[in-house]
Amino acid sequence: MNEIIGKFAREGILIEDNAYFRLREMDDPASVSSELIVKIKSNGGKFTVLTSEMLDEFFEIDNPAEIKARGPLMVPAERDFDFEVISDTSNRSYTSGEIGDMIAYFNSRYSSLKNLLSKRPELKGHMPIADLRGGEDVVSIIGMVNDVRSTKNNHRIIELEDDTGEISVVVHNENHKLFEKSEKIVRDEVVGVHGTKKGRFVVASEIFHPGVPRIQEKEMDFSVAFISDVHIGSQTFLEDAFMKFVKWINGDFGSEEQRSLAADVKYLVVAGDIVDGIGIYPGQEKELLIRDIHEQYEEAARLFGDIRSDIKIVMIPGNHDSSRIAEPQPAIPEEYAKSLYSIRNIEFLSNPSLVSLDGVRTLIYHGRSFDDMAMSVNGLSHERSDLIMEELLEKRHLAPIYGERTPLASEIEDHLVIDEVPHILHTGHVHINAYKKYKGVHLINSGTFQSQTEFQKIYNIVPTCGQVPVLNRGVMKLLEFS
Ligand code: D5M
Ligand code: FE
Ligand code: ZN
Repeated sequence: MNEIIGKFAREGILIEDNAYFRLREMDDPASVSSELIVKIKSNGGKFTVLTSEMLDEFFEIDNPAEIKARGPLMVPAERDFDFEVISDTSNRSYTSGEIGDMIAYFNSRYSSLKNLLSKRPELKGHMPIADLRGGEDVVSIIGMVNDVRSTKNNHRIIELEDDTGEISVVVHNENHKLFEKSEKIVRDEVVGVHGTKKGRFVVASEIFHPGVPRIQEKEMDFSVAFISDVHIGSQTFLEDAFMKFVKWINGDFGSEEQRSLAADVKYLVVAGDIVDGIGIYPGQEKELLIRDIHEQYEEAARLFGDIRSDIKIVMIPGNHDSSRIAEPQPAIPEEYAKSLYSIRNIEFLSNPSLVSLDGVRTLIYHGRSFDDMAMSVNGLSHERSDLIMEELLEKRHLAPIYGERTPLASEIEDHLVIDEVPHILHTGHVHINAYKKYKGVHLINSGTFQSQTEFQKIYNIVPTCGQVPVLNRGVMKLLEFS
């Protein structure tokens, strides 16, 4: 059982989802939990549920500034949008699919990530691999991972390459901390290494990722709702739940508190898999309710068209949508989705895209690469995409592994490099909600509106359906529609 939930359970206290998500993001959840338990017990309650409201109450007493910072919920009479597209690759796709492009692509990836790594003070004096002579006490290099494998004796070998040469880096398993770190290294990422040169090898003493600094959180005087993986057109699309969600966002559904939250929503971000598509996997026809891609988007237009027009909807494609499959995926093509395009408040962008929502930098990525990360790295799974997002932020790349399940276009420039650290990273694809605040960045996976498919049964993927994360002026809330 999860540590926080377990702590409360041992005291006979249940914990509501929203309260749990808020606790988990705090700096020191363990000690806050202990204080809360004492407080609940001192109120005489034998069996209690810890709700989000109780957390509000708790912090009002102990930290009135925090609650005040969130401000009152009011529906603004007229909305001013300060919406900006910082990076959209829809019209910047230059690949012709030639081998030369692939070399250019890897060069671009290497130089952008090397650039970020070179800024680390530890790697200031790094040297070209070809210049390593041996005899130096400590060497410092930056390279792309060509291969990573374990030896018979369970040490790890990382084959590193830069633009001058190649070298094998050894990580000894007696160096527990470093060995653990090396388990998360994947092919085609770019890392820095400190070590000593011994014959043909460099024995590593430290490994560096480009990394992320702790960022200053952005104040928000509005809320943002996040959804993904709607899968309209599939028999397993949960239309009733989706209609309830639309009613909620329009202010026609839910408790008083939920309705005022809806009124505060200014942006709705949709991170791909809007429709189920056709021919995505073998035998998909049997699970389709609508077997024509145009009609699927017609239906999407009908459903999204009901959302009140003073919300800006930002929409990117996923692997089920009708854009090209290779990432970066250009925006959903208008020719397939005419009616959807006639809805004035939808912005159609590429996957991935970086936007500014009234100053809040939001990086939106569908999440196809999570399949590769979950398969390649011990300890990463579809259930905890927040941990995958953490790893991708440190690697500063949305899809580091080339040539597995995630098709990547050989663009002249690598658009999946995370140049700028966002305030929010919003993803989908795994169909399982996740949330974590990491170094000040909100990592959000928005789950799905599709119940478990036959394919997901085989992989034992249990989706979280109709649960919508809403960032309420900086505080995460999870709403349920079923
Ligand atoms: O993905 C729905 C779910 O299925 C999501 O949890 C990822 C998983 N999935 C999809 N494709 C694969 C492959 N090729 N390997 C492993 N897991 C996968 P969706 O994009 O909605 O079909
Ligand atoms: Fe999906
Ligand atoms: Zn998907």
